[in-house]
Amino acid sequence: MSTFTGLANPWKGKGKANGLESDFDDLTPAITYRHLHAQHFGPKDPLRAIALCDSDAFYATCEQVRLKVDPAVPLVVRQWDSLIAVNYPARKFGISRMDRWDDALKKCPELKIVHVATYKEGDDEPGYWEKPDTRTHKVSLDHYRRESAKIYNMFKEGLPGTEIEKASIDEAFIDFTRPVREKLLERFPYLAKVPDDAPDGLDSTLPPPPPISWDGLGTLIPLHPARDNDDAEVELLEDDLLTTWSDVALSIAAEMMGRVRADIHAKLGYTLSAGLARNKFLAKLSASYRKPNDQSILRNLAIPGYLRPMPFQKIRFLGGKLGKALAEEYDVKTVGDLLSITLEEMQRKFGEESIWVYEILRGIDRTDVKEKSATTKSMAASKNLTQPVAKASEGSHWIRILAAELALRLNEARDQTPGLWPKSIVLGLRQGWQIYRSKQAPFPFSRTVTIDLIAAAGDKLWKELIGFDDSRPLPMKITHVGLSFTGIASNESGQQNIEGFFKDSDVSVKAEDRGTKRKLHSIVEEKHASEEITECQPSRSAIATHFDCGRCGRRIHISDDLAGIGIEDYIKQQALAALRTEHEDFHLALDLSKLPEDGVNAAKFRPDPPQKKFKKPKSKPEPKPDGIAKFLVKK
Ligand code: TTP
Ligand code: CA
Ligand code: CA
Repeated sequence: MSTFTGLANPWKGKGKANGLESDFDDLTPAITYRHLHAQHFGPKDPLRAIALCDSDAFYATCEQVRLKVDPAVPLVVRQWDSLIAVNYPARKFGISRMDRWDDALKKCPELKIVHVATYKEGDDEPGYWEKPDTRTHKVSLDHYRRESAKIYNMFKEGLPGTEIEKASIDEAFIDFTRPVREKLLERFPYLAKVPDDAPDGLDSTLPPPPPISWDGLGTLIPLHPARDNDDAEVELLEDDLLTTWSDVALSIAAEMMGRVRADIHAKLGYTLSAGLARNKFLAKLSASYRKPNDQSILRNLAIPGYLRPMPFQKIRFLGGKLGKALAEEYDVKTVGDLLSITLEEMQRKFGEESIWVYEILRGIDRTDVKEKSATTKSMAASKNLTQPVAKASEGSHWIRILAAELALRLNEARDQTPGLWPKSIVLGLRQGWQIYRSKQAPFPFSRTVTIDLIAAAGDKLWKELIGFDDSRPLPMKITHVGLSFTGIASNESGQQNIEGFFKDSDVSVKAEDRGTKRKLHSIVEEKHASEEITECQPSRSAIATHFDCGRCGRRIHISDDLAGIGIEDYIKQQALAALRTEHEDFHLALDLSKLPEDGVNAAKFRPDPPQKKFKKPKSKPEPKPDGIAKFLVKK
């Protein structure tokens, strides 16, 4: 295959001088007719164009739109004494989410403060109350969820051919690769056919691309961030010379992204910020380059300049234990500092799978943009209690409030997909983060979803877990109550299938009653619950945080650090993908060890066969789990 790209990679030349040439060696891959005409676009596709689009000051804007307030008015959303969203005009007064509402008011006396809607017992719907009380009310995010769905639907309608993955309540990844490819061929028809004199047929590289006019497409993240303005013209000139087809792909994606952002603003009143780059990780990082209401484009050649100076602990999943360990181990701060650590070194210290971190630091991320299934499989309503439950009989109060939320959500979901029904209802009670008890029961089908029905089922579970006898001490200090539906499925063809529907759920319940299966199930429920907890949690999607290996039957979990609240789904996906790869490697290594000499040789590039991580200790205990696994795997 020809590797001629028609362009010099400026980082290659410069890299030689400072020894960095191998850090970013995939920025100008050869792009061939074969790439352009591929029917399936994998994560290695050099013409990939991915965006992350995030709503600006989301909850605050939801309230501004709902109340028809002038968008220039400083506005915050309050939850009890804290702020959960601050719009951009309010940020000008130095107000942030860290402020208490009364401190914020001191900074800006004309601040509009909206308390988030709450449910109170006896009400079917949440409302905006004068003085909601955390002891009797429960926060409702239903309005934000509905607005989020409207935005998502506009993405779906406005961006045919794209793949869209909701990443949290106010953001989504969009894979533009397919429609961009179509546009490329439409605009540059000469690319449709491999020229007769092309040296390598389909594997010939494409001719040099035309210059791109970036006007109106957003903010370009500069190739050389450190340069001052005098160099701007030089840079522009250089930009043209360095343009690649991958940049053209990004520019087309930026057109589409810009159009749908403008449509959403015009129709729904929300401004959004987007980042466009070759993968999800870089798209997400770029989305916050310029906010609000802008989109930033990270061309491949701008990746080193953007990543190197970045403090790596600012990168979401390197912000926790792993980032700290890296910082301490190497006494480093920026991504650039970490680039001098070789893959071998990193793998020796943090295990095979740290290739994931190694690649991320170099702007490589192979995760797919994956649409989630249309209907959520579970719904959870929960309440953190500032004052723990004092008496067993208080249970009904909270269960009723949670039941109202579940009833509303299930009814809303049924408007979209009639016949939706959960197989089970689960009550989960928590004491701090350590102790968790849950109980589940099948949830019999009923044509209508009422609060009474749900509350009765919840009360029954409470009775089994805690009882209603106020004269006896509570078996645990309850600081959190959660009620959820799981196994939500649709009985699409309507009433005639109800019987079959019942049969299914009976079978599965029976199976779960049997010993180990039941145990397994309660682990799953626990994971669901721990993923879907607090009221200020932006995402409620139940993304997998474990996988079951089809070969050895082991269940592998990502760490609680990553599985928990506030960690975005795609990060969980990345961690899970890393674990899966590692686990598959482990089987591969085992398989190879059973092969004759040749096969073993093929595996010898792995300096540290991972099987020891999974072997049971024999006589003497294993040293601590080495490697990154201890940061990723739940123990
Ligand atoms: P973010 O997208 O993190 O923030 P934002 O939309 O308010 O502001 P920005 O313009 O900087 O993106 O979160 C989306 C919504 O999720 C936010 O409006 C409120 C909610 N949220 C919480 O309730 N608690 C939190 O700690 C965070 C981070 C967000
Ligand atoms: Ca946002
Ligand atoms: Ca967000």
